[in-house]
This record gives sequence, C-alpha cells and structure tokens, in this order.
Amino acid sequence: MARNLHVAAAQLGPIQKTDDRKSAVNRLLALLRQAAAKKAELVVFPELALTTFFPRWFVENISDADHWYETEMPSPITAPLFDEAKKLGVGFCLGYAELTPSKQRFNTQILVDQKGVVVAKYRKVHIPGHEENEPDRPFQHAERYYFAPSDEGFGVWKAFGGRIGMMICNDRRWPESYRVMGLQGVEMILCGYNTPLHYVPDPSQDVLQGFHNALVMQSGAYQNGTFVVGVAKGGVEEGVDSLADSSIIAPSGEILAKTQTNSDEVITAVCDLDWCANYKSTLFDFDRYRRPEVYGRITGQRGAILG
Ligand code: CDT
Repeated sequence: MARNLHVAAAQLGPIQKTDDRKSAVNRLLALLRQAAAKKAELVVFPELALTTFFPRWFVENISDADHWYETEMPSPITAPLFDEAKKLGVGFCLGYAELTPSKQRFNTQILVDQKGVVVAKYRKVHIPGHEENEPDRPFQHAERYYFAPSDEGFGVWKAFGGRIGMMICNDRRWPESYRVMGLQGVEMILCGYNTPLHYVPDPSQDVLQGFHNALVMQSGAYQNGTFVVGVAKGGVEEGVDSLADSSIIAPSGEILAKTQTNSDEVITAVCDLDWCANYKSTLFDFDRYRRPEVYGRITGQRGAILG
C-alpha cells in the first residue's frame, strides 16, 4: 500500500517593493486554489513570500524596516490564506520575515495543516550575505543585518502522514542541513528560496546557478532517502534577476516535476513516502554504515584547520 502525499510547489514570480501584502496574499490564494484543483494536499510557497526581498536595501536604523516583518501569524492580512486552505482541505508551508515580541528577527517558515493550524515553525539557520552596508554592490544581500541565525536547528515533524522537515534557501547548499533531518528519519523536506542570479562578480558563474540548485537538492534527497520540494520566488524583482527552477525531487535524486517559467506557477507530484525506506535501508542504512565516531570535526570546528 502506497503512502502517497500529493504535494505542490507554488512558485512565485517577483513581488515588487510597491506591491502590498494584500496583493501578495491574493496571488498565494490563486496558487492555493490551482494546487487544490490539481488535488494537492500540501502546497509549498517560497521564502519571504509576502513581500519583496527587502534585504537588498539597507536602512540605517533597523526599526525602520519593521514594516517588512510579521508580528503575528495568522494576521488580519494573512487570515484569508488560512481560511481558504481550511475550506479547501489543503495544508501549506509559508516563508515570511518574523519579528518576535522581544524584537528578534528571523527568516521563518511555517507548516500549516489541512485545518488551518500551524503545526511547525522553522527559523533559518544559515544566513548568507553581509551585515554591513556595502553600497558599491549593484544590489545588497544584507540578510545578516536583517535576520538572526536560529539556534534551534532542523526539526522533523509528524504531519501529512509522514515525517516532514523544513529548511530555507541557503540551508539547501549545506549537507549538514539534510543530514540532521535525515537522522530524524525525514521523508520530505520543504524549502523556499530567493536566489539572485548575478550576485557573484564573475559572470561565468551565473550559468551554474541552476546547476548548483539542482545538484545540492538532488544529492541531499538521495543521500538521505527523502523527497525535497524546492520552491523559488524567481524572475526580475526590483531589477534583480532570480533563479526559478522550482522542483520536486524523489529519494532517488530524480526530479519528478520542475517549473517552466519564472512567474507564478504550480507543479505537483504524488510522492509515495514509502519510497524513502528503499534508500534508507540499503546504501544509506545509517545504523549499519555511518561512522559518527570519525565525524567529530563536523560539529567540533567551524572552518578548515590546516595541518
Ligand atoms: N536567500 C538566500 O539564502 N539566498 C542565497 C544566495 C545568497 S547570495 C549572497 C542562496 O544560497 O541562494
């Protein structure tokens, strides 16, 4: 008997600076309805899906940026998404900027079940970019100014008939992200992203962005026997072109579905979560083959130590 989870990757095209939350929520609602019409049970939205990617600008005083963050979830503006998901009987995963009552700032993703209840929250661990104003850049990627790195790490939650994990954008490039979830028996990892295409000064690297995106998610899926759902906010946002290429990846590492555009687009796949066991019980039988006793450096040090 298959343990099927029909999942949708709901890619967004750009959200411009002048686009308000209401228009973003309306687009998410349209994607949610499209996914539900395709019989998806879980809809995955991108990182920072309610606003433009605001870390590309710098403000002298961080509190001047408070309006980009959510202080409650759901809020009066996001409530229609929760209500519609409940009405349609679909769950969703949503990325947004979170401002806590104690004024901590996180890049956050939540998992909402088919009843509209938040069942899991993940805060981004690997924060890329820079923390200082670097005005000479064509655009800023000041995530390290706007977000604290989470110390909570990577959780896995029993939901949607399986074991679901979450990560956000840059986390997908680190094998540790997948493995920490793999060691909790993860069966599907949900990952939203915003990946600028021209951040690296050497233009020859640009062409590799799509390749690297697929490379990390496909290998992470295979090496941990898990599905991975990677969902972009792509296209040209405030003059910055961003990678699309949202995809749903099987535990074999194969891509089951991939977006064709860099705009709002829904793709789906029926994922038999029992597939994961085939990989987790053979080459990647962790209990049998892993050697944690010789992996001490992975948690014992940060950078390379040259002998
Ligand atoms: N949002 C995010 O984490 N983006 C990074 C690119 C950062 S470029 C400094 C990524 O890994 O795609």
